Amino acid sequence: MVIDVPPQKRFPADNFAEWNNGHPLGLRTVHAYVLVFDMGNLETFRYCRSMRDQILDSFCHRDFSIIVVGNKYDTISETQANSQELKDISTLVRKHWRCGYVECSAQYNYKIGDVFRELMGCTSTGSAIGTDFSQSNRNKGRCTIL
Ligand SMILES: Nc1nc2c(ncn2[C@@H]2O[C@H](COP(=O)(O)OP(=O)(O)OP(=O)(O)O)[C@@H](O)[C@H]2O)c(=O)[nH]1
Ligand SMILES: [Mg+2]
Repeated sequence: MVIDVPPQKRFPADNFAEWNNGHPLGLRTVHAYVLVFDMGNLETFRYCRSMRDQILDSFCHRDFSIIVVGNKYDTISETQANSQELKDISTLVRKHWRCGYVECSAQYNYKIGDVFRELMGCTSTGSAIGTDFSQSNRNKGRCTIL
């Protein structure tokens, strides 16, 4: 089951915090966290960083995965896409955090399949991966079958 939750001010630090907030979302009993930021507003990556820190601080086990997703790829220019800031984010997430990292566009169904492949722990392969943005754009509105 995949659940989409509204922005959380804080990740529940323990089970008591989870069940005491009036609207328990089950945030502490998941297999994976997908932290999404807006590639057109890199400030939003801070939230992902903060959530990751809070998640890791709140568990003494590591029986879950964290995947970071840069969404709204369609809103950025080629220059922005190749910017040092984005490279730094990618390196931080992949090399230092050792987490999956995908840049996608939910609006254009661009690399959304990769997000789910990362979730399943699969290496990205297959035709959808090789498609560039313009080709993916033609598939707008279609559902990606995994
Ligand atoms: N251009 C572009 N816009 C997008 C993309 N994904 C989402 N949006 C737009 O961004 C806005 C916010 O999308 P939401 O899905 O509501 O984002 P959210 O972060 O889940 O927001 P809340 O659930 O309201 O907290 C909407 O206007 C979407 O159409 C994308 O890949 N590209
Ligand atoms: Mg939402």
